[in-house]
Amino acid sequence: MDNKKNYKRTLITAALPYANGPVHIGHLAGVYIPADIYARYLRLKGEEVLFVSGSDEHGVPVTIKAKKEGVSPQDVVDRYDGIIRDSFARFGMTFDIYGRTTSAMHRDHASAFFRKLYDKGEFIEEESEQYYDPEAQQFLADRYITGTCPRCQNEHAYGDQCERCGSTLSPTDLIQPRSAISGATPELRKTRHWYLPLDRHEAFLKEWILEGHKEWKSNVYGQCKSWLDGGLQPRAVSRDLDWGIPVPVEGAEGKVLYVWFDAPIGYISNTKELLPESWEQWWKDEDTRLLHFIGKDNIVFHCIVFPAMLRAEGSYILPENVPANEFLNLEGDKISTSRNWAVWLNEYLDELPGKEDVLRYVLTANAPETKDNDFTWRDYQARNNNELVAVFGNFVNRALVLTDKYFGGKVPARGALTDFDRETLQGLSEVRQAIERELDSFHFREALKEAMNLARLGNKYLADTEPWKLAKTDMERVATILNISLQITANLVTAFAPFLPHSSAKLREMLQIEQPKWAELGSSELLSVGHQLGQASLLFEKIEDAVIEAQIAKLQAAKEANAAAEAAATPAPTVAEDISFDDFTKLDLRVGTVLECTKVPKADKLLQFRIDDGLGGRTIVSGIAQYYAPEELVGRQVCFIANLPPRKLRGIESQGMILSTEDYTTGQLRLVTPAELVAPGSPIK
Ligand code: B3M
Ligand code: ZN
Repeated sequence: MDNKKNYKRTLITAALPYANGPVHIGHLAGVYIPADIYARYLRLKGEEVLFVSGSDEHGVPVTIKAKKEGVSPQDVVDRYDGIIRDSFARFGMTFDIYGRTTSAMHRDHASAFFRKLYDKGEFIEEESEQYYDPEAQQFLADRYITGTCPRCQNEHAYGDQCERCGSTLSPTDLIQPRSAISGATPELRKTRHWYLPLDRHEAFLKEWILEGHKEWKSNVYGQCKSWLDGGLQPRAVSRDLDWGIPVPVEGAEGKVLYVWFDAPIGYISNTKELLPESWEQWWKDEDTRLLHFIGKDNIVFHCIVFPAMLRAEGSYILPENVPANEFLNLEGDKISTSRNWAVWLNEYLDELPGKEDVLRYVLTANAPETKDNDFTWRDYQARNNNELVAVFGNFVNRALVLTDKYFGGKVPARGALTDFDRETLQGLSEVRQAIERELDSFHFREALKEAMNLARLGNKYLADTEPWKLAKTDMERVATILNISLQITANLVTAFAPFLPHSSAKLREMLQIEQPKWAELGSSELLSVGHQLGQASLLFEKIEDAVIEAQIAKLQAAKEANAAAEAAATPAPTVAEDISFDDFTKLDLRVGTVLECTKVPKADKLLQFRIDDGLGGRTIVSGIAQYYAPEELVGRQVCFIANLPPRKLRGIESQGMILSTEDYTTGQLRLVTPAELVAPGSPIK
């Protein structure tokens, strides 16, 4: 534990997932797995811990989903809260409470919280102009307004962002805005809202974070610093919407609390739901250490907005740390709920039963702690087969099977120790400190590596001592080796308990022992001589190619369905504005022959060409790697623009541009080539 202060207890919160869809591996890797590891770790150490989460059930995304499906927002959140709750339970999340923001407790608590700030004069009230749908007779949330993106001309951009070019927008940026509800052209109307004046808290926040919490993870600290350096503005905490907690002020009909105002209060109301008598000890006592586990898109709300709310209220503690993670990608692409580019937890649990810990292992070993990371099914398979099966499982199995064979499953006594034995026991004795050092600083990936190193130590010990070869000649030596191997095995129960709880429990069952105390981790006396072990069974199973290929095929199908949907939504081409003939002749277009073509390392989309251009040759980098294998292009003729200024792409100077056409029905790029072979360098006229 962070020793800045001797806390009595730790309150761990994990971001409340939006109940408008199931949770996926990105959520697990970024938030839920690390939070659960940490909670389990502290409990094992015997510390007082409370682990709180729940569904975030308000907000526009829920209403959009409801509208799309023609059901009520309540139906949507009831369904997804059920799915999320169930899959978390099956996955082995150890929340002390998983609540809901549609509960009466939450509504009352969030409402009272707002009212207290209102009464204290902690808000400002302001009138502003916002888009209103005259047909549907309601103000429109940013997401309910679509129109043309001013940057890339995408006709399906939203009022808050353009998904094609990634720009952040505000609704008034859109060209030809339309209401997504009725299709009507929205009009600007005046509306009143309450704002939390973050600027009033800026000096405090700067001091508290930038001076007081330099130990926060650099990605978190850095994001806070750039917000604070940019200067804080008042933020609206109410919305014109019919789904949410009504603003508890007279004359505020039709207005609800902004979802990001009520959601973090959900941590408090869920605690209160669980502990109606003692919740305040967890939220108001300076001896409580509060930790928020979140993804990087939630940093500003947890490090700036929520602390400002808590301070404005006046009676709450502030978080001691916010160990936020970066994003996890899937097979090289950003995870996307709307494009179904995700591995959903509920589907994973159904399709790969009994493999909860494999997913926990892979997502922790590959956690996006300091930078975005990528999940691939091939890596999943390799880590299972080469690490869990070949190292951890193999070692444990050999130790148990050999003990069964030579000693009837009873722990044998150690005799005289060799130097190698002592070295191995020394390694064992250091494991607790190594894991603690990493877990205490929220380095879950490294911590898991340390646990795995213990399994490696055991595996190497058995492989090097080869007790099966000594059975005929030196049973005392065999006994020593197996005693040491079994002590290591028993330590693996504890070392992996926070990370792989299902396997740790299974191993404990095989060893027929109680869960050892965390403080005993590293001991070479966990198993007493003569202790009868249970039945050995395989801890992990090899995953065959067919299983992985089925998952990859499923993703491929999602990709194809998306491409088809996007193509269907793409309007047929229209002719661009006229240009002068002079403009056209300025373009130096030529035909060249591909001499060499290679993939650009670490760039999914780029191919590097060496072209015979009739002028001594040139290099061109082109973004068509997804549509052609480099070797099939060598010898082909291509058309290129010869007089563009050179441009650096991934450090390579590209001298021109190769022409291709985008098939608007499929979105595929195809090269443009002359119908007959021509001399390289021939101009296009
Ligand atoms: N539901 C956003 C998200 O799931 C939001 C988190 C709330 S935590 C108080 O990313
Ligand atoms: Zn755009």
